[in-house]
Amino acid sequence: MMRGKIALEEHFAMEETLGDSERYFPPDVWRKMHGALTDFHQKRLEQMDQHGIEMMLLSLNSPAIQAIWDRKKAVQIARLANDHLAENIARNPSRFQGLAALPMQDPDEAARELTRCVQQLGFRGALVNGFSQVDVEDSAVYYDAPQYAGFWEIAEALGVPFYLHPRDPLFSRQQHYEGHPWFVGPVWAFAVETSIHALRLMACGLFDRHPKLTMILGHLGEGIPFNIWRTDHRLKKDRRGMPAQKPFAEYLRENFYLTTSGNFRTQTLINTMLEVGSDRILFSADYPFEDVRDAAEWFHSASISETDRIKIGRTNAQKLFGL
Ligand code: GRE
Ligand code: ZN
Repeated sequence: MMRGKIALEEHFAMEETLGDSERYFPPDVWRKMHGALTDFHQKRLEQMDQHGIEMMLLSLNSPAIQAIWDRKKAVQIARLANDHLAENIARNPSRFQGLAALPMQDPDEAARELTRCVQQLGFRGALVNGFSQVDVEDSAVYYDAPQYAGFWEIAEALGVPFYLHPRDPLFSRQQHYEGHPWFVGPVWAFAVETSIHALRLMACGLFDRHPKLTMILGHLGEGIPFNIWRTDHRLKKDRRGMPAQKPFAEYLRENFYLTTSGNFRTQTLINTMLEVGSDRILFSADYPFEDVRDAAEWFHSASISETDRIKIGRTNAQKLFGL
């Protein structure tokens, strides 16, 4: 077994956000999940020790802050969550580090909170759960919108990665899942929702304006590596006025890192390695929504080189986060 792994899509919840995860689980599973989400120092550490994970970068559950359409409340709960995380990290900083929750409802406040988290709390980046509901419940604001220009400037200047994590589309916008509720959440909808958001960021020219901006996607890239060639191939024939200056595959290789969270499949990993290279892939589990055991046992036996296993399991994350 490879010891010393670093995992970075690993979640916690607090009272104020716990309910957001309940809908994804049958009641008997939820009872265990509930405890695992709020625990830092018991079962979580046990699982890490058992499966060779030296460090977890922790983040709030989903959608949490992004679903709080009252801006002031979003700002307040984000601060509360980040302070709670910082207190728990302080109890065991060699095993836990943090990614900030951000009130993207208010771009200036989001930039301020990211700066506070990085400079005062020592967090290593941010993890944001997709689009934000802003001011009214039935709204979905994506971060290619012009009001985020200043936020991205500050994120790039701080030099820390922004993890774009899944959430579901709003119920009022789930027409394509009607009659098929089994497809929402991690089964299918998370990947659709998150991949289109990432593609929007690429398309709007964000990475032409901010070439040093670093994003992370989980689940081996939410399907993007498998389809990126076709996307570029068709856009070459007809750009349709899209602002982006480079092929998307280039942004994927130069501005994105991808993690193995919840996608423990060698065939898929190898496809991703062939698109972006092993320097851009990072081990993660997606605890407690996924078992650390499933992630680790798969990763240890995956038929890749030991050089790549060490990079993906540990050294890429050390370099990216300055650990
Ligand atoms: C996740 O955070 O990735 C997640 C959820 C809920 C269910 C499954 C899952 O938030 O992977
Ligand atoms: Zn997750």
